[in-house]
Amino acid sequence: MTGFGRMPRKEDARFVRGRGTFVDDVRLPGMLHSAVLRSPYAHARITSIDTTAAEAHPKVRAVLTGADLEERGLAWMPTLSHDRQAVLATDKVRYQGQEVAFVVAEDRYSARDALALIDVDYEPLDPVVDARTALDADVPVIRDDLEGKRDNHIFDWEAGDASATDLLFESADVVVAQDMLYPRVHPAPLETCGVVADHDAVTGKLTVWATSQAPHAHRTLLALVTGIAEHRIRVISPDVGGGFGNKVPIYPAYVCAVVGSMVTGAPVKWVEDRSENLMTTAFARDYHMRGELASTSDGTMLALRVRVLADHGAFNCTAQPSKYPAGFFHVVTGSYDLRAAYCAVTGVFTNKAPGGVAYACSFRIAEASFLIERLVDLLAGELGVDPAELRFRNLLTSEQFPYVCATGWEYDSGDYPKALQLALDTVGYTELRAEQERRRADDEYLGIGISFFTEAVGAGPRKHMDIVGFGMADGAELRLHPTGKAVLRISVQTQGQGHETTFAQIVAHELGIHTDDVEVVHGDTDNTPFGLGTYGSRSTPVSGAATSVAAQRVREKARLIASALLEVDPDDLEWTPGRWSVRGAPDSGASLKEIARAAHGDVDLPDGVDGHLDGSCVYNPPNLTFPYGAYICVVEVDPGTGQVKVRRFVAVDDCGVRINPSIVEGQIHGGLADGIGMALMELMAFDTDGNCLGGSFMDYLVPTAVDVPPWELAELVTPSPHHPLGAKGIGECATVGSPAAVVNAVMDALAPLGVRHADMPLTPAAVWCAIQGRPLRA
Ligand code: MCN
Ligand code: CUM
Repeated sequence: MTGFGRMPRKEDARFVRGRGTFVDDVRLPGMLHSAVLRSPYAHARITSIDTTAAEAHPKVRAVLTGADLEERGLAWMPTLSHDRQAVLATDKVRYQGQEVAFVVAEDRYSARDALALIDVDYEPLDPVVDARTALDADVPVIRDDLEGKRDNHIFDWEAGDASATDLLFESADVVVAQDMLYPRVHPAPLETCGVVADHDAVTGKLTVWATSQAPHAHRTLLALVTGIAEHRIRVISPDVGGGFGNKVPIYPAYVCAVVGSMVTGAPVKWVEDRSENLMTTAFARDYHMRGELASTSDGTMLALRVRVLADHGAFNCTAQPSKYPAGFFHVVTGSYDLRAAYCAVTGVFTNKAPGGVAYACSFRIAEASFLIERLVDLLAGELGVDPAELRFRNLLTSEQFPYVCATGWEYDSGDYPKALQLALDTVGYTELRAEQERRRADDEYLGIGISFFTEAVGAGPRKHMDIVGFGMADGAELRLHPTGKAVLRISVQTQGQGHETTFAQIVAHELGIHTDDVEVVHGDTDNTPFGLGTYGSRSTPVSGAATSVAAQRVREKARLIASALLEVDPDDLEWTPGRWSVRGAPDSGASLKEIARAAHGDVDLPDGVDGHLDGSCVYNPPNLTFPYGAYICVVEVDPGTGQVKVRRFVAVDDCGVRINPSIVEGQIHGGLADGIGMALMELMAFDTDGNCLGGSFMDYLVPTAVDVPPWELAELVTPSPHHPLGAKGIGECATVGSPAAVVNAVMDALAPLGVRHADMPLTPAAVWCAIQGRPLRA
């Protein structure tokens, strides 16, 4: 393959043979193992910790508590959202599963065994579990560690024009309103999180192998947290078995492993188990939303008003790179030409695990997109208009791009009506509606749900985005070695997205060489240029662009070297893939391989060309890219059991130019499965004491192959006008766009039974209760 198109993933050669190297495969001489003692309570004061017995265990090499870390100034660490998080609890525990002590031992079993020897006295406190009560006057203050803090309030944030919105609501013929919960879910990557920390007391060098989506960001943050100089820290993110946002943050045990290595003088491995991953690492969503949509009687949507209560758990450590506490939630106007919009989000602390984004979220666009798509369906029901027809009346048209939405974001490109029409044609909408009509007569409940979403990915312009003040530009460095083989070094880190393939394809496309001749190096801060990593589907929009520009620079440098080699003016040279040749004399020319050789040879290089064939770029994205899609889900609901069967799912996506259509489709398949999971089964639940009820895959259900239909995909290609390849991101599109299609389908099926709305997940119990008109949890 010498460019864009379908090709098998290069990395799969090792994965299908079981030859990947994940953090848990890292084994260093003398390496120790560790385990974390976690709080059994959601909220409790720690009155004493006795580690004597654990320290006496013959295989234990160190036991760390909050007090030990306090001596090093490391009991607390700063979060990415201007808060601080306990590394090991000193005063109180604030969620079930919070880190209380850290044991380093000669093997993993001994480390675990020793946890049982640590004696902690807790004085239980009332927990705050329901975010809707978090701001009540009489509830306990969770964050009394913050000076002067007397409530559980984190932030108030708003966007849009409140008075213009109110005016439109006053003059509107129709208003629909709905409270809806986007429940707490978890990204649940196949590989849990972990590190191996190796501090060399002689050189002062700290090497950390980590399950990291953002090795450079982690190095900078580790430097800021630990005080170790940044150039003495090397973060290596080897193969990563899925991230989905879960591997963006730095978790307390990473810091403990570093300290453990300093204390013992040996490398320390920490790898969490499944329950630890589910109960304590970055969750997603947990947005209590109220949306109102105003419209004329003929279905022209006018304005949107949104109020959100955001449950951020015990510490505000939402890992998201925007300057806004609610991420990109203001893209809540979705794909429609609204005259005004206003949204207000209030964040609160609760006694639950911290986090807040993650799970292919695009930083709250998942919540925003779900809200508007549910409201559009509710409006269609209110007006008695077909939901597809209502969308056609309000979708942006291709002439409107670039389009500035009511909250100020500039959408780059698209052809929305065409995408919706393609989805309707693919699914056979008219026939399906006729079938639905027929089957309703027989008391059979077929539902057809539409979702049209606009995504905003590729963080991002510095004006709006940074991580603790560091702008979001990423570097790419490309070098053609003397024999013409290429090595590309990038800052982003694949967790399964296939960068080793698609980034080789970008180089191959720009240079006309074979993908086999391009090696992609990533995931090692000592060997790659700085950049902020993979999340927000930013790798293609940002690092893909950097790679493209770096390759173009190599091509231009090759032209100058070829001009010396061929003794012609550079302007007389003409590019055909892989070769510069003399205009009008195509036989006279030089291949890139010959040029690479010459760059290392004795040719007299032109002034300003310093030899070697290389090029680099630091790409500062001018804007986000705005992929979008039209999804249609067809379900059958059994009203007797509440069981939902997803019969069909049609997805039309437009992510601009596709580098590797197979990989793009794989990303969409995964995201659609996520959407079915969140819509129908995934829920991180808590009881009234704050006990986490989702701590295993027995309780936290994720979809498997039997829960999903064969996907039916179709595509449009509207290039991004500001991306050098015309590509937009795709990694989170389907996760963001699909839940609303599933929920809309179930509600559509149940409309004859008078059901208007039910919150996710639409488990059989939830659906049955909705049909009976009963609350789910009486
Ligand atoms: N691609 C392409 N053409 C395009 C756009 C993308 O060929 N027009 C390719 C890319 O080159 C890349 C893949 O599709 O190989 C995804 O690209 P992109 O949209 O740039 O997203 P990222 O690579 O930045 O991946 C991040 C995104 C996020 S934020 C989450 S969350 C998520 C997702 O990817 N996590 C994943 N998909 C995942 N897929 C797997 N297997 N594992 C995860 O953890
Ligand atoms: Cu929001 S999950 Mo992804 O951005 O790593």
